[in-house]
Amino acid sequence: MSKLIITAAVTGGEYVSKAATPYVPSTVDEIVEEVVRSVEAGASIVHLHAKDPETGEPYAGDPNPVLKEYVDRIRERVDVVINLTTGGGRVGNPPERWDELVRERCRLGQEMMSLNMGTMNRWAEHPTGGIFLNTVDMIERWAGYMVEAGVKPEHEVYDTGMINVCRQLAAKGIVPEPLHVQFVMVGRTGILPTPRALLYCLDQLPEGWTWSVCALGRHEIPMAAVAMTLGGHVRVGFEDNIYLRRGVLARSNAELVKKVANIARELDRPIATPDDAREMLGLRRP
Ligand code: KMH
Ligand code: ZN
Repeated sequence: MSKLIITAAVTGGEYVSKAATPYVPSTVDEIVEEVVRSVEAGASIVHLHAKDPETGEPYAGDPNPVLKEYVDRIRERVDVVINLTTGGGRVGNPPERWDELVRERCRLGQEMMSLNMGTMNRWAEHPTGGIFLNTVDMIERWAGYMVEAGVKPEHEVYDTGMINVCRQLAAKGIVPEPLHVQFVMVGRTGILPTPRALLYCLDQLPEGWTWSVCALGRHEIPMAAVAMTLGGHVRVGFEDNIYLRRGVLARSNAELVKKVANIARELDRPIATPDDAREMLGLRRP
């Protein structure tokens, strides 16, 4: 089996603030230290959102300078593949600005970006309302910006039909194959976090594409174990889950990374370094 790529989504994304857990990093220093700890625990990719340094809420303004500072400060401290959000960064910015913000964000020095593969109902309360808007036009344009900038999209698939949208991006030649897909098993308004649902998704995936699983809340670690067993990659971290076990808050993202790294070792699945991940996903070097 291939080496295991562990992504740590360390910032809590747009749903996890200091009100949810005091351990979520929110200042630049805290985020950089959390990245370093997660890499030491086995993460080869970090996924980042811009945060309000006081509250840990999504940064309400232009997120790009904030993300640029994260990228530069992380590069000074540790070697890791950096994956920036595109689904986030909308709070405080009118929809007419999203396109320009994403276009600029493709050139902050990262290797990867998330690309959300369809419009859906949000699975939790969000300051921009109940609809997570990602039209096919937006997806195709934003994929084009990423490819043009030499950034690899990570295709976030929340429902089975979104796999077809990935196939269309490949068929139209907008994104070169093999694509890298992440099954975001949010339950509620999207795919249920079950082994059976994952097997169905894998049946739809073209040969040779790489894939990862990110499941929310208490499903994070069990579904990571299923993905690892099936040869996929995993994402863990405060963006998706804040508990180490039932009723026990993780004190750092690194504790969650360590937990999946331990499972991987028991399964004899070697853990990818950042350079391994670059090679396996066809990423440029920063
Ligand atoms: N928050 C995750 C469920 C993005 O940042 O663009 C999905 C995500 C998407 O990470
Ligand atoms: Zn995210």
